[in-house]
Amino acid sequence: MADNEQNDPNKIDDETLKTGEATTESKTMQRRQFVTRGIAGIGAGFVGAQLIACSSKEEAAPAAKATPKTSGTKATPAHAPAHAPAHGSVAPGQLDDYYGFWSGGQSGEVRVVGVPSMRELKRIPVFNRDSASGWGRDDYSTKILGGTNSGDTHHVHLSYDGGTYDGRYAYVNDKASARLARLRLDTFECDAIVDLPNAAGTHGIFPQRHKTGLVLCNSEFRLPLPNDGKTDMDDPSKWGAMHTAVDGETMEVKWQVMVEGNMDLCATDYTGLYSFATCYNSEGALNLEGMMAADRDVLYAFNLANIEKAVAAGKTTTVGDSKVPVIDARGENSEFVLRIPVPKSPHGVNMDPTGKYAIVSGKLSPTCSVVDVSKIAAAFSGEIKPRDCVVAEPEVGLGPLHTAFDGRGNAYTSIFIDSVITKWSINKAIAAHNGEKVDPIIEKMDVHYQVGHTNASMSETKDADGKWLIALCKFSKDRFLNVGLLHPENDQLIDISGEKMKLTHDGPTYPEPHDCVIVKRDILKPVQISPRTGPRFDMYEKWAREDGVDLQKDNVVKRKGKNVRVYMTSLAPAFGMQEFKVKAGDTVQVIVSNQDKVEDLSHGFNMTGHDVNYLVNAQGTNSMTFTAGKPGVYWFYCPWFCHALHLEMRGRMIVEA
Ligand code: K7E
Ligand code: CUA
Repeated sequence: MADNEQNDPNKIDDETLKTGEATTESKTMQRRQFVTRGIAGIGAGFVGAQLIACSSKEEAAPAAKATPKTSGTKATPAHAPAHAPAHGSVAPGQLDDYYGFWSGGQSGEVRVVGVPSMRELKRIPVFNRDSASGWGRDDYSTKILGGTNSGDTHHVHLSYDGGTYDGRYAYVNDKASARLARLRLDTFECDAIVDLPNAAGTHGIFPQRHKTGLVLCNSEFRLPLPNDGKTDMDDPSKWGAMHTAVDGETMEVKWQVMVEGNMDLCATDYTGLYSFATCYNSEGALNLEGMMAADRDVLYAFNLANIEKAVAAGKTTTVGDSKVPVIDARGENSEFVLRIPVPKSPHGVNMDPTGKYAIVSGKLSPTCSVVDVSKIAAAFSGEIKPRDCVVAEPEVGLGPLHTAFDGRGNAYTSIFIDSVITKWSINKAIAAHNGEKVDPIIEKMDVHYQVGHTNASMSETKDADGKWLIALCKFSKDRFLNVGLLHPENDQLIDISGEKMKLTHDGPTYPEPHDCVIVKRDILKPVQISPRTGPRFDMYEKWAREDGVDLQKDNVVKRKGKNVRVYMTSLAPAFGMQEFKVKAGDTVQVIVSNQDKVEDLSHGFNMTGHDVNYLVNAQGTNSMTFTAGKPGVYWFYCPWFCHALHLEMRGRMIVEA
């Protein structure tokens, strides 16, 4: 093979010709069930009425659909500001100031969006199968995905050091199959997926913030524990849910704490002492009426130090087949978990950047509960009541879901039913709670339409910088061209740097982002060439050692019985092998190593007629296992536009009888 550096002319071809064709073949789609039909008349009157208003009345009256919803309070008209960079003001060729990491919902992926341009830069397949990259289809990722074909990502959070992002990893949940995945942020690729035992509906997750430590994961669905078909099948009052701790470095499941209620969203404090989980079903009900029955549910506060002490001392049990240590903390408050009563079917819990307050958004209560973290120790020791940790409860609007922060003492809560973002002052809310005559509400801004999560630039760190806020709206209602049955959702970007919130961008988005984090760009240091480290490369290097092959140099066929490994290099515009022979029915692995060292000079491997397609990045190695089909000639080709002679980059598999 020629020296790699001789490929430099290819770079021109690469830039000229590359089509950027990578799109994700996303699969399962199901509309979010938040807008529950038939909810009217069941408890919580205003909620029932409002949900029906949005789900049926407006659909039945199309003329009214385009009318923006107004909240009735000081709503800010949406307009693009002259001074702040709006969409498009990040000029072609200019870079965004922030990376946004969006969960992809039912697509099972994570998306990377430039903020403030809102340009979608990448889709990172995680729990989904992706025919462009081969993720979920190649030999490494099929192993880590197991037999699961779908995922439902809600929450992406980055690893921390000292209260801010360290730029190393992102973690993301799979609600569908109770899994946690990690992405490495040097390569923007998934490098690990772990199954959480005894868990169902893994929803809220949050890493510890004082260092890269534990990642806490909430089970939203209660189960008989163990869920073995024998235990407590008919007695849901005994079911529970697991708060699971995964080691963010090793991705091992360290321990689980069992509680009686369900757990929805998750947060950690800034010191490593506590993790939190909202519970909307403290009733332990199995149906909607039951789950909405109580006027207060709880915020679980987990005492991580006490839990780790008990785990280290072996004061634990196990559940079912799992070897993971479990603490059963169902029932009463204990040294492990405290139940802080909050109204009513709460959803989000977010720590403010000072680390002083956890803000719990009330969902079926029009309030946010401000929990003073410094009081929790006294509540654990019994000096004060758990409820005394709540130091304010401002009314923010109907259907508060999530809260973000600007680092200047203000909170921004997404209000689903009112379709607004409410900006409020945490200190004023506390003052009002103490009887002072102050209005904590600063501004309500209409968003379009029915906002779920909101988040702000660096909001989940001590470095919240108050520049940009995103409203992830669940519906786009007439905002974009009609594309048939399933509409895009609407991500709205809001400039929060000034006195007033200013809408600067609407962006359609494929279902269904739930949450995102917005990260200063200089925190990340992505590589351009595959570093050839990590479990994927460990696997290939092991294979190559077994077969006495140099991955980077050799073009050779290794056969063991019916198992054939074809080691092949690629260097634009040719594979290292023009032709190889196998027998019909052989199990074939074509292991392609890309010798190119030019950034973004990706090749790939497509074996025609065999459902085989994968990506091989610069200096990367990839492969996929398939069964050689009927005798005949099969062309393989490079599917990524890599060179002026890219179409010629192909060869033949000869399948003999
Ligand atoms: Cu509110 Cu899954 Cu965070 Cu959806 S969750 S919005
Ligand atoms: Cu290599 Cu196209």
